[in-house]
Amino acid sequence: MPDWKKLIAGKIAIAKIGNKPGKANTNERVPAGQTEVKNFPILDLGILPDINKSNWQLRIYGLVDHEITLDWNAFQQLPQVTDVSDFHCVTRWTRLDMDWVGVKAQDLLMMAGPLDTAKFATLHGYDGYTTNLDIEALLDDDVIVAHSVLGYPLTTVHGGPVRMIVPKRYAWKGAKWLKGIELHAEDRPGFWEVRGYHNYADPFKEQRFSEDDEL
Ligand SMILES: Nc1nc2c(c(=O)[nH]1)N[C@H]1C(S)=C(S)[C@@H](COP(=O)(O)O)O[C@H]1N2
Ligand SMILES: [Mo]
Repeated sequence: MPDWKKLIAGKIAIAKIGNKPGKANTNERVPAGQTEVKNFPILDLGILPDINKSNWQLRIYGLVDHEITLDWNAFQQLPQVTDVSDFHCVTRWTRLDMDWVGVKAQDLLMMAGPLDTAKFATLHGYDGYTTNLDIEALLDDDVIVAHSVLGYPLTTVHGGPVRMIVPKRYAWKGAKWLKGIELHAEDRPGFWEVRGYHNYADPFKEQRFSEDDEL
């Protein structure tokens, strides 16, 4: 197990370096305070779950008309799309033009039939990670439950077999090793959100920490 206190304090410290409205970037696709990278760093809690295509399942549950559980084969049979988007990590790196392949989150939600009372979601990872989103964010056209990027199946360290991608929010809103999408009436802050990360997390508004709202 990782040393949680140290890991969390370290990550927050890194993300806070120069925690003030950043300088404008020359490339308008790179948000203020971010630097473009060409590599693909790995950021997570340090727990690699033992999940692969044969034991992976995705459950959509909570305030839905009918709960669904998909295995790898069922997931592959759903309509597949490619969505090219930019990836912004709160620790200040941005990678442009990531060509995620997978199933639109909106298609999955529609299969389960969200109830009118469903306003928020928790994304659950197999490592125990959680993150929260409002349901509108999840229904956005560019939100992908992804199995491949840059021409290859997702590696385990990047969340394979399947992870979530929410391009309009900082990358922590995209749960790796996606296990479940749970819908609720009320907002339930996730792993980083209860530790001070911003609830909404728009990179173009530099919503890194909830305290940024007061800056
Ligand atoms: N299940 C899970 N998903 C996660 C995390 C995690 O620890 N566990 N870390 C988040 C954070 S903080 C970031 S920045 C991105 C990093 O994705 P990457 O490692 O593919 O770059 O994954 C997000 N999704
Ligand atoms: Mo992150």
